[in-house]
Amino acid sequence: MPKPIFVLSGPNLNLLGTREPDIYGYDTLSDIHDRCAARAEAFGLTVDCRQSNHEGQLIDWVQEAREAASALIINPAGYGHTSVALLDALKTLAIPVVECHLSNPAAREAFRKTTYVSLAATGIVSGFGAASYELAIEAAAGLVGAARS
Ligand code: CA2
Repeated sequence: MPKPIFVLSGPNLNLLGTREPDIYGYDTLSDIHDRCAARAEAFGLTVDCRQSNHEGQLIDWVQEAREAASALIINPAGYGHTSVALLDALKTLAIPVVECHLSNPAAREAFRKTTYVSLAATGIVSGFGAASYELAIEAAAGLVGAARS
């Protein structure tokens, strides 16, 4: 059995579905995690989905992914725009890294145009709402060589 794809979500994403649905949609993070699991299953893969509001916790999980994951999907949320430490952790990974955003940060405020995490990403999916996560699963599956069943 291949190692799971880690799906990490950063600060405030636990509030999805409750506020700002015009930007982030109506799906809860739990809904999104279910959709990720279903999409991964179609490729014979599994996911390990986690969310934290804490930078250090996210970094600990990135370090865990070095040995425990086949690929890593990360929506770093606000930390993507601020955290050199998260970038440094991601740069230690030898597995594919897919950066994922619900919205398209490049089309929003100027301070969202710089995303440190992008410097360590194999690729980026943004702007498709909850479907960004599913597209990220498809991208990660392709990168690890999984075939759709
Ligand atoms: O579009 C994305 O996925 C973002 O990563 C979301 C971040 C934002 O800082 C990035 O620029 C783009 C913000 C996440 C906030 O999540 C909320 C969820 C529900 C209600 C309010 C905020």
